[in-house]
Amino acid sequence: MNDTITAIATPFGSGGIGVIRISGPDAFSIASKLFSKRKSRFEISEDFESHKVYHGYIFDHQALAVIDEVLLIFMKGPSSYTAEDVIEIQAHSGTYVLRAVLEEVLFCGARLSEPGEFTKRAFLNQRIDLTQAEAVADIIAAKSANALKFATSQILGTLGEKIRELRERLIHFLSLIEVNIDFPDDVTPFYPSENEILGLADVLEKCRGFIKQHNDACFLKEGIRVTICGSPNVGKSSLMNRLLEKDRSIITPIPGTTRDPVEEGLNIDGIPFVITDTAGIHQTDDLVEIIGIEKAKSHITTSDIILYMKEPGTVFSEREFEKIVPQGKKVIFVVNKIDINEGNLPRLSEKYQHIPAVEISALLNQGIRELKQKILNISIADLDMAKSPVIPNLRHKKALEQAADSIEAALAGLKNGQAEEILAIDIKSSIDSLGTITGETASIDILDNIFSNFCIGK
Ligand SMILES: Nc1nc2c(ncn2[C@@H]2O[C@H](COP(=O)(O)OP(=O)(O)O)[C@@H](O)[C@H]2O)c(=O)[nH]1
Ligand SMILES: [Mg+2]
Repeated sequence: MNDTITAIATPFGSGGIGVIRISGPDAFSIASKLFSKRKSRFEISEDFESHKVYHGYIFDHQALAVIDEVLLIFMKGPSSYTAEDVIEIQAHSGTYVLRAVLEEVLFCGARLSEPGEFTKRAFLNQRIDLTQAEAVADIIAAKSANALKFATSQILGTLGEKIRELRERLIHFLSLIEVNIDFPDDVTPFYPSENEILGLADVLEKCRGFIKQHNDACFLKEGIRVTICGSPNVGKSSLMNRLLEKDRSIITPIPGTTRDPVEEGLNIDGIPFVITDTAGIHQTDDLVEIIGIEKAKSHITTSDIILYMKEPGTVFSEREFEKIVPQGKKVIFVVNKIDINEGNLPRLSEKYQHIPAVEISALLNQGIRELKQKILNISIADLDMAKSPVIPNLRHKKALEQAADSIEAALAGLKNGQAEEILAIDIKSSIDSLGTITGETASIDILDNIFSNFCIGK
């Protein structure tokens, strides 16, 4: 962290402006070797004030030619993104011009940054905790309004605060045990009060609550998986294309047209879905179709929601339904081709009356809005996102699970009169697990893994 890093912080390609970032102890001196307020000849300026914007020109390092007309911002640490001295040069955005400026910055002594290195420095300089650093990546990756909402709440440090609070309660509990270990002559064994045990159980409860929130909400980030299934030719591919509002799947009157599952993202009211169109399930000797049907079945198993399709002239059979749709799956019964309805639409049996049903015509684009609304309702029905905007990610969830396991072991140990030393180990391990979330105890591996997923310049 003693050197000065630089990178192009904006996407490659042509655009209005492109930003080059420099961070580190030499940021300011490097910039002053290149930046001149005068255009006609290079003139070093040293009277920069922090957090002001300066207009001027970037010269090549021999101070002979102007490379670009720019705005320059100097942010004195610690009031900057990395908490170090930071320079941002706003140049014109073109692949060539930005590279030319970058090369000059490198020539003057900066080093090209690694992915996520700016954010990593902000973390290592303790300006943000690890959950906030991760939120930066999540904000960039957000593909829906909800994903963005959760990421921005995380960047405010809400999750970090809650985890730190739990961790401090564990540290307090550990200190109660350790006082006893440290004075072994004192023969009184460790007896936490009823209240202290309840407190520990409460920390466990809170960890579990976070894990549940992750499980409930992870699909809001990755997309809720919806699989369209049914017999050949019911109009699965036609429905897929209607939902996506584009021709994604091939449609023909020939049964068995769709073989490989076709997958595509779809956003309904800010919630991301991944829709899969599958091969029609039926008895066949066609080898390729058989493989397609196997794939369809595996998609159905891993899917969050099934659209079970039927067409006029067929009947709903409980046996067939139960063979295709695993018990307990969220299902919507979709009757397609109502435009050729001759009063013979398939109906749900008595036993399955509770399943939401919708009648559509994929051909005439009828009932599609209603179906989308049903998909939305069924996906968010048992979610209570209003309670907490804080959603732990998969890494957090794993750490929370480890912490919960250790607390559980400690609680069991307390019941069985476990030796204090063992209790202390369990509590310590839960403290460490929670510490990996905010970064207090995160290993180099964890840090490298997190920051390597960032883009360069962030
Ligand atoms: N009349 C009518 N025909 C449809 C409708 N939806 C699909 N089809 C036709 O049914 C045939 C099979 O459609 P396709 O989407 O390929 O079915 P899949 O095998 O289930 O994927 C094609 O000829 C479609 O044009 C509909 O709503 N009404
Ligand atoms: Mg098809």
